[in-house]
Order: sequence, then structure tokens, then C-alpha cells
Amino acid sequence: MLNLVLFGPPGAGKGTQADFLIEKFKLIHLSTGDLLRTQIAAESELGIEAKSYMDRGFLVPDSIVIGMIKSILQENENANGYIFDGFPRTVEQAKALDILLDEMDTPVNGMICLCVEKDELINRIIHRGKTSGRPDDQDVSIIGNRIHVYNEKTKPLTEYYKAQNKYFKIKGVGSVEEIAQRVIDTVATL
Ligand code: B4P
Repeated sequence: MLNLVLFGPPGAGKGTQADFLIEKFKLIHLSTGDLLRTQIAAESELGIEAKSYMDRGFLVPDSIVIGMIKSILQENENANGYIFDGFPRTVEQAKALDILLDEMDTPVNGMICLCVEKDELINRIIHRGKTSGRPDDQDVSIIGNRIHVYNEKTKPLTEYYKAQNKYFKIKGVGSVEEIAQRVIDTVATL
């Protein structure tokens, strides 16, 4: 199994690069953002709760997100591997992921961190907001809060993976294809 954590601030290009990795390595794509938006669209109880956090640019509680990941892993035990996109976002989530994968006798192979400056992140998200319909893409103060929450709660995870020699930093600026090649070259070394 090949298990990759695709990491970076909001707007770094995680979802974009995940598409290339799925194609190349035949992995299952697990985007917690997409999973939560599916629940919101279905107006499920989980979705209604998640929306109250997401629309303001805050993280959804760990218990909700970890529960979602757990059930998908249990449904796909024979996969080639997974791309975790936007998960984990807290140290608590990273510990839970290690436990879940340990039960499947497989580790996280690497964390691929896409590195992009704040101004570029805001420009990308505002641009996407013109068509995405996402409330969290359309207001600069909410986007600012997402970046703040990333720096406070999510960025410390780099230390968690550095301590395990699983941290790989990639320049996330350039054409989508150039960045994809950098990511693929790094993954090939794992
Ligand atoms: P996500 O859906 O993960 O949103 P995101 O961080 O903005 O990443 P996304 O994948 O959408 O953006 P990407 O970088 O691909 O999360 C949304 C919310 O859900 C969170 O704020 C939180 O509330 C909640 N949530 C999700 N997971 C959670 C968890 N684990 N725990 C708690 N809460 C959770 O792309 C951005 C844009 O850049 C795209 O429009 C793309 O076209 C563009 N782009 C990509 N590469 C580019 C390039 N090289 N050049 C120019 N533009 C580029």
C-alpha cells in the first residue's frame, strides 16, 4: 500500500495535485473537504453541523472527521493505497490516522507539503470563489481566518511528520503540470 498525506494551506493546490496522483498511482482519494461538502449538500445531520464551522473558516470537530475517515478505510481495505487530502489537520487527527492504519498493518509513507505564499493563496481562493459557490471562498476575512487556523492548528503537524522522517516540502508555485512532476518525482523515492 502507498499512503500519502497531501498537505498545505487552503488554496495550495491539494485537490488539484491529488487528481494527478490518483491517475499515476491508482490510489483512493480521500478529501475530507469534499466528503463534508457532500454531507452538506445532502442536508444530513452531520452536514448541518459541519456547515456551521466551514462557512466561518473554522475546522470541523475532530470526532466528526475521524469517524468519516474510519468508515471509508473499513469499506476499502484492499485498496492500493490512499491519498489523504486535507486530512489530518490537527495532531489529534494525525494520531487517529496512525492508529487506524496500524490496524490495517500499513503506515503513512510520506507527507507531501505544498508551499505557497499567503497573497497567492488568497488570489487563488477568491478566483475559485467566483464559480465554486463555496461561502468560505468568497469573503477575504473568512479566507484570512482559514489561513490563520491553518497556521495555528494544522501547520504544527509538519513537526509530527518531520520527527518520523516523512516530511517532504514541494514548491507549490508554477504550472499545475510542473508541480505535479515535482510531486510525482518525490513520491517515486518513497
Ligand atoms: P478543503 O476542501 O480541504 O479546502 P482547502 O483547504 O481550501 O483546499 P482545496 O483542496 O479546496 O484547495 P486547493 O488547495 O486544491 O476544506 C474546506 C473546509 O472543510 C475547511 O476550512 C474546514 O472547515 C473543513 N475541513 C476539511 N477537512 C477537515 C479536517 N480534516 N478537519 C477539520 N475540518 C476540515 O486549490 C485551491 C485553488 O487553487 C483551486 O481553485 C485551484 O484551481 C487553484 N490552483 C491549484 N494549483 C494551482 C497553481 N499551480 N497555480 C494557480 N492556481 C492553482
